[in-house]
Amino acid sequence: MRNFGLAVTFVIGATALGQPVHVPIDSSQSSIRIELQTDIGNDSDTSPLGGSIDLQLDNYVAPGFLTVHDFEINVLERIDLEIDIFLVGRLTITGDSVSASYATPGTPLGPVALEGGNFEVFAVPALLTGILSYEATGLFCVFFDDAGLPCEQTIDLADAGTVVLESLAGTVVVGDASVLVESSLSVSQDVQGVATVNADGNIVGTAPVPDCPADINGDGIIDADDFFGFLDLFVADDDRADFVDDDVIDADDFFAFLDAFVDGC
Ligand SMILES: [Ca+2]
Ligand SMILES: [Ca+2]
Repeated sequence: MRNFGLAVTFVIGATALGQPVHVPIDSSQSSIRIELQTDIGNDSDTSPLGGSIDLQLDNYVAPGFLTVHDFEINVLERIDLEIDIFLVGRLTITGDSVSASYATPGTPLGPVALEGGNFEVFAVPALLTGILSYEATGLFCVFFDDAGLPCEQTIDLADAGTVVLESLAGTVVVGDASVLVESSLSVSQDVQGVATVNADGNIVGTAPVPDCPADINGDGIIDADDFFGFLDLFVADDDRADFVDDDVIDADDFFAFLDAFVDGC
């Protein structure tokens, strides 16, 4: 029973968070719509979104807190916007390989409280990449000139360095075996009084609930409740204590559980 005493010491010292979960963004359900508005015309384009979000819940049965560890959101298709008005002028804007990723992976964002499954983390440092370019002719060029901007420009978004997103918000739903994350974003940017660019996007991703064999009560964390829960099952000769799955509940199962318990989630 030497291991028993060792395990109890471990239990008292550690009440772990649940395991982080890597949630791939489902590009068939995730998209962004970008709209260009000017006084003399509008255009819009859409693209699917891809990437992933790494998050961690305090437990996977009734989560109360969420921590974001990493994210990467990719605009999968080129964005093409064009307002072409015969004799007046033409404005084209393109965005190529645009993405946003967490600028400081390894530094947790949160934990923040989940209220009705909703979360919001503020002041999110992000790195943008991709190439944004525009070209204005005719009256559009006059507008840009008046605003002190060149009529043609190519901007490498990475040159901006780290930008701070106001917030990252969404909803998390934990089902029987999966974690569902939904997030929407809405940004409106004025371009020197010449144009307004509106972006509206939504992101959906699912991932399996982290596997955790020693999590006897299924709350996503390993703690004393699991240890004593296993002991109860073991003493009661319950099938669920058959860790070495041979239909016999014996010392092998006890030590297999201890190994899984020490390994954690
Ligand atoms: Ca547990
Ligand atoms: Ca067994």
